[in-house]
Formats: sequence, structure tokens, C-alpha cells
Amino acid sequence: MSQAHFPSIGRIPFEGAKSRNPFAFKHYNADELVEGRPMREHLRFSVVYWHTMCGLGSDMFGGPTAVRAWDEGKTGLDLAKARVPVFFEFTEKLGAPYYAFHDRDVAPHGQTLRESNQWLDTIVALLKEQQQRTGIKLLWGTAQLFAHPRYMHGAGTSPNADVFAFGAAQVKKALEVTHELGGEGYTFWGGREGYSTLWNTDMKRELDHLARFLHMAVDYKKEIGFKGQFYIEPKPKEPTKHQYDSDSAACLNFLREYDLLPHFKLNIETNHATLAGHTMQHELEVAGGANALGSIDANTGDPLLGWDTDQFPTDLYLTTQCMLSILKHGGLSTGGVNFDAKLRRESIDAEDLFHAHIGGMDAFARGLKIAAAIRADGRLAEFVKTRYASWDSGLGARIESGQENLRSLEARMLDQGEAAANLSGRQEYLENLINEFI
Ligand code: XUL
Ligand code: CO
Repeated sequence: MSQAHFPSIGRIPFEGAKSRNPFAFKHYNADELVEGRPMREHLRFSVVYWHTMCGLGSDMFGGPTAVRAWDEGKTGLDLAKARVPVFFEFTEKLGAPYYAFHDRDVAPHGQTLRESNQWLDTIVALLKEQQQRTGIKLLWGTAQLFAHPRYMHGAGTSPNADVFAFGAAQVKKALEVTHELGGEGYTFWGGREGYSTLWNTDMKRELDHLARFLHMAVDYKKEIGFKGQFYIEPKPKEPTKHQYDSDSAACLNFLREYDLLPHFKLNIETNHATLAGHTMQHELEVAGGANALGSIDANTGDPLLGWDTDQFPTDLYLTTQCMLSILKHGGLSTGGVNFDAKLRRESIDAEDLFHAHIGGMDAFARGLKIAAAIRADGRLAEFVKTRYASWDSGLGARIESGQENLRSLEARMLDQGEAAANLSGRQEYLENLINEFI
């Protein structure tokens, strides 16, 4: 194991709930079986390159604050090269099996597309070496189609056809390198695919273009034999005031409308769910119901800030809800628990990266164990099942199977005069029940 950049920190061990060592897991024990499967396989933790290596604390009111010895005195491609071994030393010490990146956070923008592609190739060779050295795998790759000024109006939805073409070229290359690195997926987050005002926007045309863009990617994926899963990542706003991929339901509708649904699943991010006015659990259930729950970007917002603050997840109710939905819908197969999360601007030390990820991994490990305990107990599932018992036989079963119609139902109710009495929803009882496990 490389010791060059975090010499005082070794491989993070599992020490159990009684440990007071901040550099140890209290709950994430990779080999421990939960519902007959190791935690490692349930959770498939992934570290993101962008926040971890490139996020230095800048916000709209001020510049970077983070102290990163390995960055000092370097710029451009030299800086990009220097960050690769640091990232892998970090991820390896954490014991996270996966990572994710955007093309332009591993390598810088060149003056031309050709130069950008060359620089990306240089870095991809280093990523590949590090993957081979450590066994860490690529969960998904993606193209950054939002930071460069050319994408000011979007990429796939730009009114400028040349910008669409540039974005398409960038995605082509990003798909190639993701394939080369053995990526298990590829994510499309519509960075600026939305609008700031409808006065200047032909919405229908932009949506048609976005669909064309994604169909081209589907075609190219087949052409190069890339077998990874495609994901769309819903987000309702920020930077635009309305993003077309606004939430799970909107994404599913868009994918269905344009015959893309067979090719995509959703990558659902907590802070995006809350920006959309939903809970993460809601978004996961909408996706799961459509058999499109693919992966999660594990983070959280701040209830008092209406921004995408991308904080590390530490709330056990949140992680329990996530894991209950994930287990219910069959677990993560190609996807993972990807920490699209960043340090607070005030957390300036490299060791804060460890505290943040260790905390997030432990919070998800606890969520997994709590969710499994709730499932083993069975009272919650039994309550929900009983609540719908009127659909299991007789009238409900006949409605579900299409044997009733408005006429037959009217005849029944005219005969009965009133519907059978309702039963209590027992919300407070269930909230107390959940608390027994947390
Ligand atoms: C932005 C966001 C992205 C995607 C990948 O809010 O979540 O980083 O996860 O482009
Ligand atoms: Co994300």
C-alpha cells in the first residue's frame, strides 16, 4: 500500500461500536454478512474524484480554503498527474471498492478537443495503472458538460447545434475511456440541460434534442461493445431554474416518451431529491416501482439551506430509509453508494476527507443493519400487507385483475349503500416501531 501522501494514516480497520478511534469503522465491516450477503456487496461504496481531489472549498462568496500539500506549485496536466496516486492511496486506505469521475476533473480542458482528448488519455493510463495496483474499480464515468463557458446554454439542449456536436464528441470519448477502464456504468447528469427563462426557450425542441443526444450514446455504446449500465441522474434546479431531469418521475416519463427506458436506470441523489421537494425515500420508491433503481449518490443537504450543499450523510433515518428501499427493490447490482459529497469549507485538512468518508460509510452500514433488522422483525411489512388486505381476495382482487367496471361497482355500492369502514393508518405506531431499531 502506498504511504506517500497520508503517512500517519493506515488502512482503516473495523474496530466495532465501542471503538473511540476516529480512524476506524465502528459499523462498516466489509465481510460481515447481512441477509446472507457481505456488507461490501450490499453497499458497493464509491469515492468521487471531483469533490475529493478538486473540491477545495470555493463557494460563490470566496475562493479555496483547503490545504492540499500534493497540489502545491502545480497546475494543468502536472497537477492532474499528481492527484491520481493521492486519490488511489486515499480510496485504498478507506477500503472503498469503487470510484467515479468526470472527464474534466481527472484531466484539464485543453485549448482544443484534440488536446483535451490527449490529456485525458495521459491520465486514463495512470488511472488504469492505479486500478490494477489496488483492485479499485470504476463504478461509473461521465462527461462534464457544464463547467466550460461553451455549455452556458446546455449541451444536448443547447440552441447552438455546434455546442451539441462538441458535447456529443466529449461523450463519445468519455464512453471510450469508461469502457477502457472497465467501468460498470456511465452517468448522464444534465448539468445545464434546462432553462433560465421560457421567453428564449423552445422547450419541445430542446427535449427532442436531448433524446437524440442520448440515443446517439445508446447507439455508440452498442457499437463499442460497452456493457455498463447507463444512468440518468435527476436534479430539479441549480444551476438552471428548471432542469429537464427534474425528479425520478420526470426522468421516467422522458425516457418512456422517447423510447429510452430500456437503456437507462436512475442514479438518485439525496440532495437533488430534497431540492425537488421530495424525500430520498420517495425518489427511490418511484424508481424502484419502475424497475429503474440503479445507483445512489449518497449525500445530504441542510434543512435550512435551499442549496445543493452535498454534505456527507450521517442521519441514520436517512440511511435506514435508503437501505430499506434498496433491499426491497432487490439491492444494488451495477450501482453503488457513491459519495457525491464534499467537505465543509471550514474543514480544511486532508484528514477531514477520512472523517467524512468513514462517517458516511458507517452511517450506511448502520442503515443497512437497521433495515435488515426491521425486515427480519417483519411487523412493518406485515402492517403494510394487512393494510391492503381488501385487495387480496374478493372485490379488490377482481378490480386488480380487470374483472370489474364502473357499472358493476356502482351496482355494488347502490346495493351496499356505503363503503366498509376504514382502518387506522397508525403512523405514530409505525414511527415508534422504527425507533425501536434506530
Ligand atoms: C451535480 C452532481 C454531479 C453528478 C455527475 O449536482 O450531482 O456531480 O453526480 O455529473
Ligand atoms: Co451527483
